[in-house]
Amino acid sequence: MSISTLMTEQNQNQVFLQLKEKIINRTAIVGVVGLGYVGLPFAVEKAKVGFQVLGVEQNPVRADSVNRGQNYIADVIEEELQQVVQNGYLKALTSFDQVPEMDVIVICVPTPLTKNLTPNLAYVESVTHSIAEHLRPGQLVTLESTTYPGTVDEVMRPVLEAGGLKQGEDFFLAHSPERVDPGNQRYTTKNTSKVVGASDPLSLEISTLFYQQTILHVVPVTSAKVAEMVKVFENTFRAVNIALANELMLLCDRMDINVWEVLDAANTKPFGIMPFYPGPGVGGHCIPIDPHYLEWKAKEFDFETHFISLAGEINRKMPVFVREKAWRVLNQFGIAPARAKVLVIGAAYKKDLGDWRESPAITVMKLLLADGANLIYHDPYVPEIQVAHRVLYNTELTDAVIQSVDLVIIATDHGKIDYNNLIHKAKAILDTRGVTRHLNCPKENVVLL
Ligand code: SAJ
Repeated sequence: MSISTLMTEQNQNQVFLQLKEKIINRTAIVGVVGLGYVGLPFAVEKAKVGFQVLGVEQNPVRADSVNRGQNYIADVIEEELQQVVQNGYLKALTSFDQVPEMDVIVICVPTPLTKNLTPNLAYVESVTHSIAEHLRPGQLVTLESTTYPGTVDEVMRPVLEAGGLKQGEDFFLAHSPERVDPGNQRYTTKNTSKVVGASDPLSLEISTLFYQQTILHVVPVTSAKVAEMVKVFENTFRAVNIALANELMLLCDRMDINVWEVLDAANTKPFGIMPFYPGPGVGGHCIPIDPHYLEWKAKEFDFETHFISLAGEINRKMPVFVREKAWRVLNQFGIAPARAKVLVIGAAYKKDLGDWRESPAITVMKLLLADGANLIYHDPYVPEIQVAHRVLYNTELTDAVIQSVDLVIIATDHGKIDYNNLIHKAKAILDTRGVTRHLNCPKENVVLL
C-alpha cells in the first residue's frame, strides 16, 4: 500500500474515530430536520441525555414554540421540552446555515403521496440538497422518514456525494425508520426497538452507536434498503390486515352476521391471530400512505403488489360504506338524507388523539354534506376542522344536542365520551368503531358497522 493511500486510510479512520468519540462522550452536536411527531420527541430524547440538539424546522411558528418551550406534539412532555430548551440543550432554527456545526443530522420530514398515490419525496430531496450544500467530513446523516427501498442509496447518496465527499469514508449515511405509535403511552421513542441500516460497514457501525445512546434496543441490518423495506413491510402488514377486517365486515353486512362478535370470538384464539377491527376507513400519515411507496417501486421490477393495492382500495371505500349505512338507518325513520340532522362524534383519525389529517371521519362528513345533510360534529380533541371548503367548529356534547339530531355517527372511539348517556339520549346511533358493543344497556337504537 502506498504512503498516500495509507495516509488517506489513516485520515479516514481519524474522521470516523473522532465522530465515534464525540457520540460516546456526547459532545456530538445533533441536528434534527423536521420537528414534527417524529422529530420533536427524538430531539427531546437526545437533549435529555446531554446532546446539544439543533432542530431545523421550516415552520417558523413551530420553531418559535420550541424556543419558548411550548409543546405542540402530544407525545412530548412539555416540562421536559421546557427543561432542555432552558438548559440550552435544544434550540430550533429555520435555516440550514448551522449544518457544518452538526456532527449527526437526522432527517424526520414527511413523505406524503401525490394525488395519484405515487411517492412525493420533495421534502426529502429538498432537505438533502440543503444538507449537501454544507456537508463536511465527519458527519453522519440518517433518514427516519418512511420511504421505498432504494431512497437512501439511489436518491440521497448521489446528492450528498456530488461535492466530492465519499460515503463511508468522509461522511456516513444510514436509514433508521421511525417507529412511533402516536398516543401510545407504553411504547415511547426510548423503549421502542429501532432498526438501523447502512450500505457500508462504517456508516452502519457509527449509526448503530448513535441510536444506542438513547434507544434501549437497536437492530442493525446490512443495508439501507433492508431498513427501508422493514418499515414499509410493517405498515403494509397493518394496512392489509385492517383491509381484511373491513372486507369481512362488508361480507357480514350482506350476510346479516355481527362481524364484531365474529372477530371478538376469533381473537380468543391464544396463538396465530392478531386483533384488527373494521372501521370508517384508515387515517393518519402512515398506514394509508407508506404501502403505496412500495407498490410504486415494485413496478420498476415489473412486479404488481396486489395485496397493497387491494388493501388501499378496500380501506379507501369504507367512508362511502359508512355513508350508505347511515342512509339505511335514517331510511328506517323515513328521513331523507337532505333533510337529516346528523351529529358525527370524532374527527380525529384514531382514538384519544387530536390529529385529523387524512382522517376517514372527515371523508364521511364530506360525503354527508354533499348529500345535503345538516351536519355538526363533536370531538373533545379537535376544536375546528375544514371539510369541503367549510370550517366546522366543535359542538359541545350536551343532552339537548344529542336529542336534537336524527342520527349520531360514532366515527372515532375516544375514551372520554360518555357512550352510556349517548345511547340513552340519542334517537339512533351508527357505531363505526364497535365501541358500544360491550356496554350492558338497552341498545335497540344502536346499529354497528
Ligand atoms: N385502524 C382500523 N382498524 C384497526 C387498526 C387501525 O380501522 O384494527 C385504523 C385506525 O383507526 C387509524 C388507521 O387505521 O385510522 C391507522 O391506525 P394505526 O393504529 O396503525 O395508527 P398510526 O398510523 O397512528 O400508527 C401506526 C403505528 N401503529 C401501531 O403500530 C399500532 C405503526 O403502524 C407505525 O409505527 C406508525 O403508524 C408509523 O409511524 O408508521
